[in-house]
Amino acid sequence: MSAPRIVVLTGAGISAESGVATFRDSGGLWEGNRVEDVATPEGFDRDPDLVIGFYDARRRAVASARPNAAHLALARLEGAVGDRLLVVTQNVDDLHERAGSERLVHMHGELHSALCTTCGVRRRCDAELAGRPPCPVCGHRTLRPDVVWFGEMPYGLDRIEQAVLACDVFVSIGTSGAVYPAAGYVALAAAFGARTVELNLEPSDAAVPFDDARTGPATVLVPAWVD
Ligand code: BJW
Repeated sequence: MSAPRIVVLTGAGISAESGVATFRDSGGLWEGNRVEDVATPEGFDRDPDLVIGFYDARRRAVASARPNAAHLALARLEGAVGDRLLVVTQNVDDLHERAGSERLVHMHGELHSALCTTCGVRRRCDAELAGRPPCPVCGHRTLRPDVVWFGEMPYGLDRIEQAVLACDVFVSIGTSGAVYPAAGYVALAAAFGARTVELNLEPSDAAVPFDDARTGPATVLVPAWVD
């Protein structure tokens, strides 16, 4: 019998124990920053320096973080089931890939990528954007963080939706279920017959109940679920 097809959706909670701030928890990123100012295209147009500073600081925080036991467990799972697994992350950090995951979609973009607002090219960018480096393709100083803000289209939606419709097991890890379209995937997976599992510090705002909801820290719950 072949292994089940699994989609794992991750959110900020999986990186919390690596020391990376979440958004909506107490002390999270939305406590000290207004969403409209730092996570919308309009906010960027109003004050690009503020937004670039916000993302450069997060890039520095992630550089000193390390993948934790939950990221490592998902990489082990990929080693065991190969292309039967797709990890869909809402996170812009690179802790999944540093743990060894390769079948991975960053639906909300990546901190280590820049997007040129003039020519539209997306490129890996290890430099901070505060110095306004020119675009390597068109030469304009119009690079922005390659992340998906409210009102923008997330990345990889076709691939994600195909995988969600076809999966046997859908697992949501460390996400509040507050942001769409990611928050809608559990309902879609359930409607197409998947078993749904939630691994989260506390019950989320999920649109539909999970078949199996376990509460606790990701570094405990995820290895226990995988192994
Ligand atoms: C632990 C833990 C531990 C802690 N162990 N757990 C339908 C209905 C209503 C509105 C909309 C809708 N469709 C679209 C919208 C509008 C909007 C939206 O969702 N608004 C809501 C506020 C309602 N969505 C959009 O605009 C999206 N685009 C879009 O829809 O395009 C059009 C479209 C049309 C048709 C089809 C498809 C698309 C874009 C959303 C972009 C979100 N961007 C951000 C910023 C990205 C860059 C950055 O990182 O700065 O993405 S916002 C922010 O929220 C970030 C995150 O990825 C996202 C989700 O947050 P996450 O990961 O869930 O974190 P938290 O903090 O909320 O939760 C952490 C959880 O972990 C908690 O539950 C803790 O308990 C838990 N936890 N420690 C385990 N140790």
